[in-house]
Amino acid sequence: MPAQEVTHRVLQVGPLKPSLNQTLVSGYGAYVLPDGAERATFLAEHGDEITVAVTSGRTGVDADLMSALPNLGAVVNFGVGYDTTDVEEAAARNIAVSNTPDVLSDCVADTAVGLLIDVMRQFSAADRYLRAGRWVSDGNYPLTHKVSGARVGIIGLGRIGTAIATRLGGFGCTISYHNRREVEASPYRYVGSPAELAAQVDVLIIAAAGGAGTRHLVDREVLDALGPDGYLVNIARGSVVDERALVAALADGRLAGAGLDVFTDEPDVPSELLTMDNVVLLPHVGSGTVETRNAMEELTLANLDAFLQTGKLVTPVPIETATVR
Ligand code: 8YV
Repeated sequence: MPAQEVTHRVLQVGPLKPSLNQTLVSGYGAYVLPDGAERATFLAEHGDEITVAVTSGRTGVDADLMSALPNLGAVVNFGVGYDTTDVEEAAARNIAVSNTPDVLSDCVADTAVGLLIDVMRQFSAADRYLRAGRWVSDGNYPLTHKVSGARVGIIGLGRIGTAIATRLGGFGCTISYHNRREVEASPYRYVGSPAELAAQVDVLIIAAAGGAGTRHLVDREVLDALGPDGYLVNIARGSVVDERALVAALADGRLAGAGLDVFTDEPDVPSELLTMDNVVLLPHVGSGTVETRNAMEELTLANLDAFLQTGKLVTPVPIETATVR
């Protein structure tokens, strides 16, 4: 008997880039998962038709949704981070998961370097100073700190961490790193724990994946090891840092400053941070350029097409979870 042909049905889970949403709906006949009270009715009616979910790192597919989609074969994720999708449950249910690695590494690394320069040189704060007329009324802006030659520690020497290290090599920075395991043949110095790394550097940059395995990896102990002259930059996931401990360290002057593109409860940002001039805050824009988001969209569609045609994904995520990006 010939193998039974699978009839695919695509479901969009959560908001996506408008052009991707349009392509999914008009080109693939995708359903869009409704919110609120309509969701349960939709799932009862259509849940068993769905074979592929397309989502983003901001929404993901959790275990409850997987159980409402009994024929789901793949979760295609727009974004490199997939911590909002329950990958262990997916593996148990034989659901493949893909992400969009590599294509965004340059822009996210650029963002890390931008935040590092901004927080150490206080460009955003100096811009506010000028606009408020304080150059005229109060005189020259106070001196800041030198970026070139700084000692930088990177938590997570994956694709993005490595792209950050390469850029900072051009600034003459000394790079050391902490990773789940030492990276073979890396030119950078491996340090065995986040706290030890923090104690040895001027700036700690977080480039590790989010998820249960890295939750609060940067806690009060690590922040205190970084100390009152140290800076923190986070372009990874808010969950990697104990945000309450970070706010307290900044408020008490136990940390020199922070450059943050990610937060625990996005889009909410702790109100204490909004008034601190030694903190640079970005609304999770690390990969947010026209070029990179287009490349992410293309890779998302390449994964979707491959799954629909062959049952395989182009860039499946490793089964092992909480890896470094
Ligand atoms: C995106 C990101 O903003 O790729 C990631 O993991 O955090 C960003 O590139 C986000 O995933 C888009 O949903």
